[in-house]
Amino acid sequence: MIPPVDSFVCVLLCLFYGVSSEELLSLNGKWRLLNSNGSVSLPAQVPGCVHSALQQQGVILDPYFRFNDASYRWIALDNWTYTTTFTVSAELRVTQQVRLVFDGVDTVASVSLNGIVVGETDNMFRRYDFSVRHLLKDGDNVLNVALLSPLLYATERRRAHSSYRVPPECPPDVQKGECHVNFIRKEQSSFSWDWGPSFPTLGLWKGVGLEAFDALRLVQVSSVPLYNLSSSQWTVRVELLVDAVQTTDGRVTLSVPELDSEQTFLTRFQPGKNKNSFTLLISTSSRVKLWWPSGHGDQPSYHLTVRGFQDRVLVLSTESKVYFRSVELVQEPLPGSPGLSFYFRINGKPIFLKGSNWIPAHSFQDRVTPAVLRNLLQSAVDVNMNALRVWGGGVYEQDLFYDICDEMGIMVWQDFMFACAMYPTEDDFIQTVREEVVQQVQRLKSHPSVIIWSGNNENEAALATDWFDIPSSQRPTYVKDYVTLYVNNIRKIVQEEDHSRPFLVSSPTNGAESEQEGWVAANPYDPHYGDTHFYSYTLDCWDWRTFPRTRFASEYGFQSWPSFSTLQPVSIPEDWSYDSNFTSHRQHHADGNQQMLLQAGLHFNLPNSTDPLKRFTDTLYITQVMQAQCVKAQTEFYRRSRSEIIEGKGQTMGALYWQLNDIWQAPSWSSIEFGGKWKMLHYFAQSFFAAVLPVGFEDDDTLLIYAVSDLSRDLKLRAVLTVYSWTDLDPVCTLRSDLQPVTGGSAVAIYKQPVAALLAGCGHCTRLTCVLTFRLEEEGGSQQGPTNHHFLCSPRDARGLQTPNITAKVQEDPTGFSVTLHSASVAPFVWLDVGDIAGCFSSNGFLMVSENRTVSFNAWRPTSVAELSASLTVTSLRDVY
Ligand code: BMA
Repeated sequence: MIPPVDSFVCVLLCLFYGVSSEELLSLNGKWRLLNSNGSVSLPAQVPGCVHSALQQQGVILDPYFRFNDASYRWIALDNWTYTTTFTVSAELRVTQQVRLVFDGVDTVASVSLNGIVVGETDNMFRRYDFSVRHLLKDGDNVLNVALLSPLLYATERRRAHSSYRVPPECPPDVQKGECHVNFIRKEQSSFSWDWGPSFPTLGLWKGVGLEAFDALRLVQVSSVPLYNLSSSQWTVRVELLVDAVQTTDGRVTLSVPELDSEQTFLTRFQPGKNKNSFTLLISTSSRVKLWWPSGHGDQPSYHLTVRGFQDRVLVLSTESKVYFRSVELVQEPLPGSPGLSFYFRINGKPIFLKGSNWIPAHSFQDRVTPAVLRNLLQSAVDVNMNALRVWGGGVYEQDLFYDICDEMGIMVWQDFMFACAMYPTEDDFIQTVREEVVQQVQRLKSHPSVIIWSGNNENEAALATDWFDIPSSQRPTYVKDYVTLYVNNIRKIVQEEDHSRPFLVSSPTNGAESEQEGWVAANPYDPHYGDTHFYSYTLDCWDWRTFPRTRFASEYGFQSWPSFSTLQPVSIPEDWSYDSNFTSHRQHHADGNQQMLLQAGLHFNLPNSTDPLKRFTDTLYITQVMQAQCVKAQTEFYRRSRSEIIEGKGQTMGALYWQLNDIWQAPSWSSIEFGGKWKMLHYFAQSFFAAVLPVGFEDDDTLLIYAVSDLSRDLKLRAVLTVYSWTDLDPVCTLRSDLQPVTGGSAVAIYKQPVAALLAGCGHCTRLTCVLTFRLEEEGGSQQGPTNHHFLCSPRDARGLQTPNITAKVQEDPTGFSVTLHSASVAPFVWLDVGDIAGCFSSNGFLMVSENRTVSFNAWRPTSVAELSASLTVTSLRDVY
């Protein structure tokens, strides 16, 4: 990684100056950018991309505004050249070796220095370096990076691959995207996706610099702790990727001072780039404090120092963090059931993965700032998530992403960047992928947060269930390509590079069973094995019977629209209706807008205000209500299925809904809008991912309540049910079950009663007139987990639902802002919205069953009572009918 400095920096050991030195010259900063015919010429920031440069110079407007994705298609059809001029010191020129290093080039480029081509690039996920000492001169040096249009390159590669097609050739029309993205090693969603625009970027998306050295330079260091169960012994495998000028014998000292562990190794650095590996024995293994996923313990780290000596002279020195944890993916026969288990054991403890799927946070990666990353990841842990899957159609995230996940205890399921497609296997494609995989595994394997590698997104399923109408006679060709790429290359490299974590070839997959079936299972969605992805937009999401009782749900979800305050800056008044051109342009999933209304219409009255703007904003609201309720139902089903096996299915140990974040302002499956605002679903996640959770559902008109616990300790809990009439804030009746043991890490049925009997014992309630809330209590009455609720009928059919006339008062005290609501009646899905004032409420979208309720507002930027009061709107279900 090139540090962001603009002058020479002696990074190594100026004390030993003259014996061994290494200098970095950052070439980040202002470059010039030119299109192919010279008609566009402008300054451009590096790291950055062409679109960002054009916008910064006012050549284009906000690419996210209205239909600009279509208007700016020309940008990626052109070729662009980045140029910079720099001088180098005499000292740098006399060093033994000078490398020109690119941390990331997007994507296909020819690099030349002082008019001489020094190398080519074809993969945005690789770091490149070129030897340039012989080309440097006194005075100005001119560096050019000539980027080819990614669209023309992909099309050309497709043409060259004439023997058979590699589908899908193009995305569906509704995505308004570009073709043949699978022929270029670039963010696959940058040619459009079902939640994202087509912005095929070009640029120098990571740092550029010169690295000059006399003896050696450290390219990459990794440290991977390994635990030996039989000897209870921790070791740390440290690998140094060293670029040496000549064969050099030396010594390397590794130490973890806090654990009194230090060892010195004799080694030989070979010329060129080579890996030197060492294993440090932790002498005080019993003292090691383990890294735990969020909610299961802390995330302590230790310092690892690495020093390399050559003839007593320090030639390299680096320090990094090391975290100790073990991970196993358990796939074992289940007594009396077909199939295999599928769950993660961290430090020997089975852990239920709760979270979501991560997509690129912006089309232009140069705009994914540390603040954006931190805010999104904080929002994930704030709602009790402990895991995210970095989905294979985006990018391997920047180092900071994984650093934050390490610190916060977020487990990362890391896909390799292949998604929803077949891929070519020409030699040069395989070679560039091999280098990509080696580099990414070396870069990321020190992170305890990364708990699994997975070869691709949905490509096993695409092949198995024939998404692309491949004639059966040709199938063997595609299966062969699949095995070549993911098994014989990627899997093999990962297994050589990383012994510390599991590898799956795809997601979803049947895991060990897929392997048995030649890597492409007949049905990779089989709930008896591995993980599943499941989407149904037409079936009633309130009916848990429609969900697969899977071992592990790595994708499932429903779309919703973002809030008006998120759409407003990229639209104009004529766009603000559910059937405007804008509304359909932003929807990239076929029939998506209709599906949302159909699903919402199963249980809610659809907005029908005569005021067009109110009707639009009410519709946005109802899609969020629908999404929150659907994903809640499905997630609660998975969580309550952790301890049960029914007809061979169950023991679910993961629920990662699709998707956490958004790439732009559009309808999608996300729970967080572009810009960071939480949708109703995200607030719901805080409850449905709580460590202790009551789950209520009906089976044949019998109400069951499960207590789900992710705690390590055992509890004794009872269910407390409160029944309310829609017309009255005073409860109609309260029921209590007996106390029951709930062991740590289990889901237990603790209440069971036919709904008719329940209602008969409770005033004049019927399914249509009443609603119930329930919570879990310990013996002395203390509540464990959130209060949940169960609708006895669709709110559409509820009798007596009143307009609650909610009033709100914003206040500020030393702890922050709060909003106190006053309601005249029971109000479902009460939604507080403060427009574009960034922040989150302590609770939102709730069922209000009391006259007063106070929630706090955590402001992410300075604001005031006056500003909040002026922006605040409160909506509940009855308001949109
Ligand atoms: C899944 C993902 C994505 C997609 C999502 C919603 O299958 O892997 O490809 O965005 O579905 O359709």
